[in-house]
Amino acid sequence: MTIIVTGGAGFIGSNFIFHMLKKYPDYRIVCLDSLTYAGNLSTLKGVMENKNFRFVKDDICNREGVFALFEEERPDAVVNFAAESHVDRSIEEPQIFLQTNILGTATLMDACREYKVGRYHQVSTDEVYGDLPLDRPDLFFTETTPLHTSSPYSSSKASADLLVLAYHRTYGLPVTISRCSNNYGPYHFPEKLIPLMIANALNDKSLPVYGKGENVRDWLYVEDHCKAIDLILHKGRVGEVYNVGGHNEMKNIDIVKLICKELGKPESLITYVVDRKGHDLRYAIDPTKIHNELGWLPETKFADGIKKTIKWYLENREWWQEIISGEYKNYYERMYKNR
Ligand code: NAD
Ligand code: TDX
Repeated sequence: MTIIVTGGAGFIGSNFIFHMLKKYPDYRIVCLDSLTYAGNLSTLKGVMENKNFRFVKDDICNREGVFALFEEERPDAVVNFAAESHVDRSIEEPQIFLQTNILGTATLMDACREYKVGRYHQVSTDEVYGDLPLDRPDLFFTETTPLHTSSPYSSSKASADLLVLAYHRTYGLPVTISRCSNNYGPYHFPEKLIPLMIANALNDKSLPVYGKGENVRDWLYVEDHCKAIDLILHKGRVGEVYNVGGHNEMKNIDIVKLICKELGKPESLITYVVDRKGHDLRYAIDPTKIHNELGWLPETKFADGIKKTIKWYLENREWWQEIISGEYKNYYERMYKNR
């Protein structure tokens, strides 16, 4: 079995590649990634020498390159992680989100049609459902919750999802979609809440909490997401959407305080800054479908996962220090100075 994994030099894609190469020693995994600011080849150094692994640097929007790769590899399946993934960047500069997240998805699916690929899996997000109110803890996103997006990022992901379902209905392309809640774990790019707070706290820098820090996210350890995608790929029903989440809702401020506590840093580092525009209040996934149909359950409890994650950032300082010492500095200035 040959699987093309796009966006595999990023956070979740790389963790998925590690999971697949370990679990299926006879599978061939081809990673297609254009190495944007969020892609990092050093993340993949542990698998570069693996004879079942190949890395290809290219853009999923490059039709010629994508078709040539499919011609050469004749993949059995494609798992698409490649995306612009940061909400704050999408608010600053939406265009590239439309390009990669929508047109890139269409290009990959066109290649799947041409080469009769057995499965196209789209890695989507719970953000396509918009948000839930903070005072209705009884409400959750199910697969039939209407799409109702808030940011250019989530709108681009929702557009891609609609396109994926349209390719299934119109062309019979064998697709599946997973919509997962917020992931955390190793190799998470330090622009996102948890790694940003860990890196800043370790450098005794202020911890910028948007608004009052009351917004709620439903956190899932990245390995549990990878296992869910693996299950959907092998056992999921074609044409179906599966929500993935671990019923682990937390307020941002509680996460930041927990990180301070784990690292022995004072809460006085916390600074409340101007809120994100259009900031979604609460995400909460109902994972009943994937549990009932495929037997998936999250295995890592947040209390253990966050400890493992912090330990990883302590033991892999060079990985994130190299990132935050480069172009990231300009991003941080732009995003947080005078906020
Ligand atoms: P990431 O930003 O860490 O990684 C994205 C990867 O895609 C990078 O390696 C980047 O180089 C690559 N890429 C970007 N544009 C490309 C292009 N045009 N061609 C080829 N490669 C390109 O993202 P992530 O957090 O690992 O998210 C992966 C996927 O999972 C995304 O589709 C995202 O929407 C989805 N998702 C993320 C989360 C989360 O909490 N991080 C939750 C649910 C869903
Ligand atoms: O500096 C910060 N301060 C802060 O208060 C940052 C970076 C974030 N936040 C808040 C905003 C959110 O309420 O923390 C929460 C989490 O923010 P992000 O890490 O940016 O994630 P989020 O916007 O929830 O989106 C993530 O989950 C869904 C991923 O980035 C998406 O790719 C995924 O689809």
